Amino acid sequence: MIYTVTLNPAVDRILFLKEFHRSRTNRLTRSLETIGGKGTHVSINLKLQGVTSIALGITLGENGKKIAGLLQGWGVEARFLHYDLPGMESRTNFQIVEESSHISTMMTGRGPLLPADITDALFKQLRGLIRAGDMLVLTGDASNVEDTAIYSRLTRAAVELGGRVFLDASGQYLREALKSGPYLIKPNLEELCHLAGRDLGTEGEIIAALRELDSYNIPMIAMTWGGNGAIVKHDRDFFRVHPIEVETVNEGGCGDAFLSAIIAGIEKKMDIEQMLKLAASVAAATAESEATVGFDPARVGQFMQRVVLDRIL
Ligand code: TA6
Repeated sequence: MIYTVTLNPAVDRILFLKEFHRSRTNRLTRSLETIGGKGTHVSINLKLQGVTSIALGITLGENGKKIAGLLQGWGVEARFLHYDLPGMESRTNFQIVEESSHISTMMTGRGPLLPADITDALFKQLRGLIRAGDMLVLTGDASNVEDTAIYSRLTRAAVELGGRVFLDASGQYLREALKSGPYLIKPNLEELCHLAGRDLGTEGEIIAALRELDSYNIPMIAMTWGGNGAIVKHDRDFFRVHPIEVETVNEGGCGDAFLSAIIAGIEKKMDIEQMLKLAASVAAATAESEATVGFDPARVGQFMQRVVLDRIL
């Protein structure tokens, strides 16, 4: 089974306007609300690719109930641990989408700090679920958990049970988890710069930084590079995934889409090149859609013919 974990899920409020101006009244052209939080997005994207997963995580208060309802609307099985505690509500994130340039800007809430007994309950749930061969997707903000080793501890627990962990984290949460045996990490350029401790601009510099992570023995590192596509290290091989040109409507959620397609590709026993082509195609289809999650599956088939992938020697 594939499990996704979202420690800090959200309601995403997406605000569309022509162009954003600071210190002015900005008139919205429209707005919409959707589910936010990277694990939930991976589960939804998997569902759209015909792959079953179970979404786990923590929801709080009325907003938490709304999140569970939104996920149900997508037909995803969810077993979130829900708590109604005074003053504790799952967060709301805001995204501004500028229609003139298609630039989107995300503003994320922190979410209430989770007490240790809540994270302990999640560990207990996971230990009861994970079996050898299962895939566990740990992704998204975890700053609502004080213990920066949370992803590291969850990874170790899953690996001990024979699970494979796909991790998309940042900052200290990512750094601490490197040693715990993840199968895949998916840093973006900013996160890779943070790990490397320096600025990285060129393909050569990025590859050098990826090689520096060799000692952690992580089989797959996918560095998503925004509008530049992605650079992926798979065992000893490097691939450059070129971006597909599309009419971008909302660039949010493309990284979650890319990750979901790698997992779908593994589940469907694709070879690495097919898997990366699928990842680029699902990410491109997501960029065409107006929300931070969701895409038209028919577009994926069309994009598969157009992806350019180079093996870097
Ligand atoms: O990748 C898009 C997205 O999942 C949004 O829906 C948004 O809520 C945000 O990312 C959450 O990211 P975070 O890193 O704060 O968990």
